[in-house]
Amino acid sequence: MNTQYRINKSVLELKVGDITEEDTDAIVNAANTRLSPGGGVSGAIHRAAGPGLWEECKKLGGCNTGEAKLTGGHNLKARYVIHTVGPVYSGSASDSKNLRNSYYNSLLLASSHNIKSIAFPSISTGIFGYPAKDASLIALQAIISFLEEHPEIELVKMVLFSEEDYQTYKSSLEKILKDRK
Ligand code: AR6
Repeated sequence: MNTQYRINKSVLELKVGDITEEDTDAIVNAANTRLSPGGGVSGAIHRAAGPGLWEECKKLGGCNTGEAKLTGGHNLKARYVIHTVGPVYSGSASDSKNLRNSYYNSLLLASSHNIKSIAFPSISTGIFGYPAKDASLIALQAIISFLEEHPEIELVKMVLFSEEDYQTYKSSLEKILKDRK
Protein backbone atom coordinates (compact mmCIF):
# COMPACT_ATOMS: atom_id res chain seq x y z
CA MET A 1 0.00 0.00 0.00
CA ASN A 2 1.49 3.35 -0.96
CA THR A 3 0.61 6.84 -2.20
CA GLN A 4 2.88 9.60 -3.49
CA TYR A 5 2.24 13.35 -3.32
CA ARG A 6 4.24 16.18 -4.86
CA ILE A 7 5.20 18.92 -2.40
CA ASN A 8 7.00 21.80 -4.09
CA LYS A 9 9.86 20.05 -5.98
CA SER A 10 9.91 16.96 -3.75
CA VAL A 11 7.92 13.75 -3.29
CA LEU A 12 6.20 12.80 -0.04
CA GLU A 13 5.27 9.12 0.05
CA LEU A 14 3.08 7.28 2.55
CA LYS A 15 3.48 3.51 2.69
CA VAL A 16 2.94 0.47 4.86
CA GLY A 17 6.16 -1.37 5.58
CA ASP A 18 9.13 -2.23 7.78
CA ILE A 19 11.51 0.74 7.89
CA THR A 20 14.55 -1.51 8.42
CA GLU A 21 14.16 -2.63 4.78
CA GLU A 22 14.15 0.85 3.25
CA ASP A 23 16.91 1.77 0.80
CA THR A 24 16.59 5.55 1.20
CA ASP A 25 19.89 7.40 1.92
CA ALA A 26 18.82 7.64 5.59
CA ILE A 27 16.23 6.08 7.86
CA VAL A 28 15.07 7.79 11.04
CA ASN A 29 15.05 6.03 14.38
CA ALA A 30 12.47 6.84 17.11
CA ALA A 31 15.13 6.74 19.81
CA ASN A 32 15.37 7.33 23.56
CA THR A 33 17.56 10.02 25.17
CA ARG A 34 20.38 7.55 25.85
CA LEU A 35 20.30 6.33 22.22
CA SER A 36 20.22 2.76 23.58
CA PRO A 37 18.53 0.09 21.44
CA GLY A 38 15.26 -0.21 23.46
CA GLY A 39 12.14 -1.81 21.93
CA GLY A 40 9.73 -0.86 19.13
CA VAL A 41 11.14 0.43 15.88
CA SER A 42 14.44 1.30 17.59
CA GLY A 43 14.97 -2.31 18.71
CA ALA A 44 14.20 -3.48 15.16
CA ILE A 45 16.65 -0.96 13.61
CA HIS A 46 19.44 -1.97 16.03
CA ARG A 47 18.83 -5.69 15.36
CA ALA A 48 18.95 -5.17 11.60
CA ALA A 49 21.96 -2.82 11.71
CA GLY A 50 24.02 -5.11 13.98
CA PRO A 51 26.01 -4.33 17.16
CA GLY A 52 28.18 -1.70 15.46
CA LEU A 53 25.25 0.73 15.61
CA TRP A 54 25.04 0.63 19.42
CA GLU A 55 28.84 0.94 19.61
CA GLU A 56 28.63 4.13 17.53
CA CYS A 57 25.61 5.47 19.48
CA LYS A 58 27.45 5.05 22.81
CA LYS A 59 29.98 7.66 21.72
CA LEU A 60 27.40 10.36 20.96
CA GLY A 61 26.54 11.35 24.55
CA GLY A 62 22.78 10.83 24.20
CA CYS A 63 20.23 13.07 22.50
CA ASN A 64 17.71 15.56 23.90
CA THR A 65 14.01 15.41 23.12
CA GLY A 66 13.29 17.11 19.80
CA GLU A 67 16.91 16.92 18.64
CA ALA A 68 18.59 14.57 16.14
CA LYS A 69 21.97 12.83 15.72
CA LEU A 70 23.51 10.99 12.80
CA THR A 71 25.29 7.62 12.59
CA GLY A 72 26.23 5.23 9.83
CA GLY A 73 23.77 2.55 8.71
CA HIS A 74 26.08 -0.42 9.42
CA ASN A 75 24.33 -3.56 8.05
CA LEU A 76 21.24 -1.67 6.86
CA LYS A 77 20.60 -0.80 3.21
CA ALA A 78 20.40 2.87 4.25
CA ARG A 79 23.77 4.62 4.44
CA TYR A 80 22.80 6.63 7.52
CA VAL A 81 20.55 6.43 10.56
CA ILE A 82 19.22 9.69 11.99
CA HIS A 83 18.27 9.20 15.64
CA THR A 84 15.66 11.55 17.03
CA VAL A 85 13.88 11.52 20.38
CA GLY A 86 10.19 12.33 20.22
CA PRO A 87 8.21 13.46 23.28
CA VAL A 88 6.71 11.05 25.79
CA TYR A 89 3.06 12.08 25.44
CA SER A 90 1.92 14.14 28.43
CA GLY A 91 -1.04 16.12 27.09
CA SER A 92 0.80 19.44 27.51
CA ALA A 93 1.58 22.11 24.91
CA SER A 94 5.25 21.14 24.75
CA ASP A 95 4.34 17.77 23.15
CA SER A 96 3.50 19.21 19.74
CA LYS A 97 6.51 21.56 19.76
CA ASN A 98 8.88 18.70 20.58
CA LEU A 99 7.34 16.40 17.98
CA ARG A 100 7.57 19.08 15.30
CA ASN A 101 11.23 19.67 16.26
CA SER A 102 12.00 15.94 15.93
CA TYR A 103 10.88 15.93 12.30
CA TYR A 104 12.32 19.34 11.44
CA ASN A 105 15.73 18.76 13.05
CA SER A 106 16.01 15.31 11.42
CA LEU A 107 15.40 16.89 8.02
CA LEU A 108 17.86 19.73 8.71
CA LEU A 109 20.54 17.22 9.69
CA ALA A 110 19.80 15.20 6.54
CA SER A 111 20.11 18.28 4.38
CA SER A 112 23.45 19.24 5.94
CA HIS A 113 24.83 15.77 5.05
CA ASN A 114 23.66 15.91 1.44
CA ILE A 115 21.03 13.21 2.06
CA LYS A 116 18.45 13.25 -0.75
CA SER A 117 16.00 10.60 0.45
CA ILE A 118 14.84 9.82 3.97
CA ALA A 119 12.31 7.47 5.61
CA PHE A 120 10.52 8.22 8.90
CA PRO A 121 8.56 5.94 11.21
CA SER A 122 5.60 7.37 13.13
CA ILE A 123 7.65 8.97 15.93
CA SER A 124 6.24 8.87 19.51
CA THR A 125 3.02 7.01 18.61
CA GLY A 126 4.08 3.62 20.02
CA ILE A 127 5.70 3.24 23.44
CA PHE A 128 5.68 7.06 23.95
CA GLY A 129 1.87 7.10 23.65
CA TYR A 130 1.21 10.07 21.33
CA PRO A 131 -2.28 9.70 19.75
CA ALA A 132 -1.65 8.79 16.09
CA LYS A 133 -4.14 11.24 14.57
CA ASP A 134 -2.71 14.28 16.42
CA ALA A 135 0.85 13.13 15.75
CA SER A 136 0.16 12.59 12.04
CA LEU A 137 -1.01 16.20 11.56
CA ILE A 138 2.08 17.57 13.30
CA ALA A 139 4.47 15.23 11.48
CA LEU A 140 3.06 15.96 8.03
CA GLN A 141 2.86 19.72 8.59
CA ALA A 142 6.51 19.75 9.74
CA ILE A 143 7.61 17.75 6.68
CA ILE A 144 5.59 19.90 4.25
CA SER A 145 6.88 23.21 5.61
CA PHE A 146 10.44 21.87 5.47
CA LEU A 147 10.08 20.71 1.85
CA GLU A 148 8.65 24.07 0.84
CA GLU A 149 11.91 25.72 1.92
CA HIS A 150 14.33 22.87 1.10
CA PRO A 151 13.92 21.33 -2.36
CA GLU A 152 17.32 19.63 -1.91
CA ILE A 153 15.53 16.79 -0.09
CA GLU A 154 13.98 14.93 -3.02
CA LEU A 155 12.03 12.17 -1.30
CA VAL A 156 10.50 11.78 2.17
CA LYS A 157 8.75 8.52 3.01
CA MET A 158 6.51 7.94 6.02
CA VAL A 159 6.77 4.20 6.64
CA LEU A 160 3.75 3.12 8.67
CA PHE A 161 3.71 -0.21 10.44
CA SER A 162 -0.04 -0.92 10.16
CA GLU A 163 -2.77 -0.30 7.64
CA GLU A 164 -4.65 1.62 10.32
CA ASP A 165 -1.74 4.06 10.79
CA TYR A 166 -1.43 4.37 7.01
CA GLN A 167 -5.12 5.37 6.74
CA THR A 168 -4.71 7.87 9.61
CA TYR A 169 -1.74 9.54 7.90
CA LYS A 170 -3.46 9.47 4.51
CA SER A 171 -6.59 11.24 5.74
CA SER A 172 -4.50 13.78 7.68
CA LEU A 173 -2.40 14.53 4.59
CA GLU A 174 -5.46 14.92 2.38
CA LYS A 175 -7.00 17.29 4.93
CA ILE A 176 -3.81 19.41 5.12
CA LEU A 177 -3.52 19.62 1.32
CA LYS A 178 -7.21 20.52 0.94
CA ASP A 179 -7.00 23.26 3.61
CA ARG A 180 -3.98 24.76 1.82
CA LYS A 181 -5.87 25.33 -1.41
N1 AR6 B 1 9.07 -0.23 10.83
C1 AR6 B 1 8.26 0.85 10.87
N2 AR6 B 1 7.55 1.20 11.97
C2 AR6 B 1 7.67 0.41 13.07
C3 AR6 B 1 8.51 -0.72 13.12
C4 AR6 B 1 9.24 -1.05 11.93
N3 AR6 B 1 10.06 -2.10 11.87
N4 AR6 B 1 8.41 -1.28 14.37
C5 AR6 B 1 7.53 -0.53 15.06
N5 AR6 B 1 7.08 0.50 14.28
P1 AR6 B 1 7.92 3.07 18.95
P2 AR6 B 1 8.10 5.75 20.21
C6 AR6 B 1 6.13 1.58 14.60
O1 AR6 B 1 7.32 2.53 20.20
O2 AR6 B 1 6.64 5.76 20.50
C7 AR6 B 1 11.86 2.58 22.11
O3 AR6 B 1 12.03 1.61 23.06
C8 AR6 B 1 5.19 1.39 15.77
O4 AR6 B 1 4.08 0.57 15.38
O5 AR6 B 1 8.98 2.30 18.29
O6 AR6 B 1 8.73 6.99 19.65
C9 AR6 B 1 12.85 3.71 22.19
O7 AR6 B 1 14.07 3.27 22.76
C10 AR6 B 1 4.76 2.84 16.02
O8 AR6 B 1 3.73 3.20 15.09
O9 AR6 B 1 8.54 4.57 19.19
C11 AR6 B 1 12.15 4.71 23.08
O10 AR6 B 1 12.35 4.44 24.46
C12 AR6 B 1 6.01 3.64 15.66
O11 AR6 B 1 6.88 2.73 14.97
C13 AR6 B 1 10.68 4.49 22.76
O12 AR6 B 1 10.56 3.18 22.27
C14 AR6 B 1 6.77 4.22 16.84
O13 AR6 B 1 6.71 3.33 17.94
C15 AR6 B 1 10.21 5.43 21.67
O14 AR6 B 1 8.81 5.35 21.55
